[in-house]
Amino acid sequence: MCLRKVLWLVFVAAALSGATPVAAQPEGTNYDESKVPKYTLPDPLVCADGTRVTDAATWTKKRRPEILELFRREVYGRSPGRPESMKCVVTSVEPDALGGKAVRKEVTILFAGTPDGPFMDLLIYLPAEARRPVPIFLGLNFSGNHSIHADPGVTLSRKWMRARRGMGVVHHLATDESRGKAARRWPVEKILARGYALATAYYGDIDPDYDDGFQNGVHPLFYRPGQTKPAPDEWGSIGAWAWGLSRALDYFETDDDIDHKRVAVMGHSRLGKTALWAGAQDERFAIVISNDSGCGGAALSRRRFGETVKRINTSFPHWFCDNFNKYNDNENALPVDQHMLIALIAPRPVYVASAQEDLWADPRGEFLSAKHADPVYRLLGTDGLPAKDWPPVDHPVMGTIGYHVRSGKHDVTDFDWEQYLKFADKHFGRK
Ligand code: GTR
Repeated sequence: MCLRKVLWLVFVAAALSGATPVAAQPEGTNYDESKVPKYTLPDPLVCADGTRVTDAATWTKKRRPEILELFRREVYGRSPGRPESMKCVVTSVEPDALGGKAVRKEVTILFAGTPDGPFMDLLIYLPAEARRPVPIFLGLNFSGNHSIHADPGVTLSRKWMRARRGMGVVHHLATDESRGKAARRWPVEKILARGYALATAYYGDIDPDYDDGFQNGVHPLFYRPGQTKPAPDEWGSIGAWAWGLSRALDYFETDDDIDHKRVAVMGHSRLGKTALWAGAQDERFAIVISNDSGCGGAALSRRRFGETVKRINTSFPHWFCDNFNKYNDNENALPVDQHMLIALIAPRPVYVASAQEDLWADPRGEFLSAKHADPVYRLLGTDGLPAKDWPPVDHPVMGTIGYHVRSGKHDVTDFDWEQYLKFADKHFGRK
């Protein structure tokens, strides 16, 4: 494929995803495999003091905490825990939703325990027929809960929204036009028919996705007296979104309809980075799914293929912690790479999905992360990733690590969901 066509495809993919293609496609972006620099990855199984990890206990007690600390300090920033005053309020239950196929619940999570503080609205669909408690998929959405299905009973978000073409957003607010606009990416009926529940929340409820110096969203709730922004090793927006996913899980633990031991956390693109970071930190997530998460997600930073650390820190200065800027054009100095993020999820099942035309996200680099996490999965007694080489397009592989590169662009498709459902069936012991 000629370079112009590749650039055009990437441009279209970025435009459709709501990204800023002009800022995101700077000159000098490398899409040529032969120009990937030589690099040496840090070994997940060698401790900071040089000790080799040869047993599960050393991994769990020594090496895993070391790696987690490095990601906290240098990449995503440290996050607080659950606020003591947090309250969950069930605001509606519709036992006869989606033509009788679902029970629909809406739950407001008041992070500070009061309605005038920051809050997140959780939308939950439970399969009407299934035996309780039900396993559940959890994912943040880009455009409000009302966007994932045309169901008129879903509360319309009143929060700030990014202006995305064709989403019915006016002056950064959703309108009735916005209902169901993202339904293509959320096959609700299919998920329910397979016996799973689905929960989603709008990521902007946790932190609106623009750089405002962390004055809105949940960050100020945790400032020490006199603090006005996170310290260089404290959470950015990805850290906050991941924190929000853990707060949803806190709620699941209180809801008898939901099997909180069988929660699959899933996310696309920036929210795929978020799902990985949530799953890496919070071991209550039973399955972690990354859809086209790219740079700062599943893709290896050292490859500098497509989006780079410098580019992402420049386009989105609020996503990572300030310390991550040290690695702009300096990836080899990183004490970690993204295969170690996947290793933090071990031995829990993780699925990494790429798209063939999504070169900006470095599909091959996403596969290589999964592959280099495999030794940790094997050390912990699982079958790891059942592929040594990059699998052909549209040929998923599923061990405890799952992977596919599907044909097409940066997106979430029915093909992707079909694999996630299969993967969940396999690991949740369902036929
Ligand atoms: C792009 C960004 C990617 C990815 C994507 C998205 O602009 O460069 O890292 O996160 O946005 O989230 O859609």
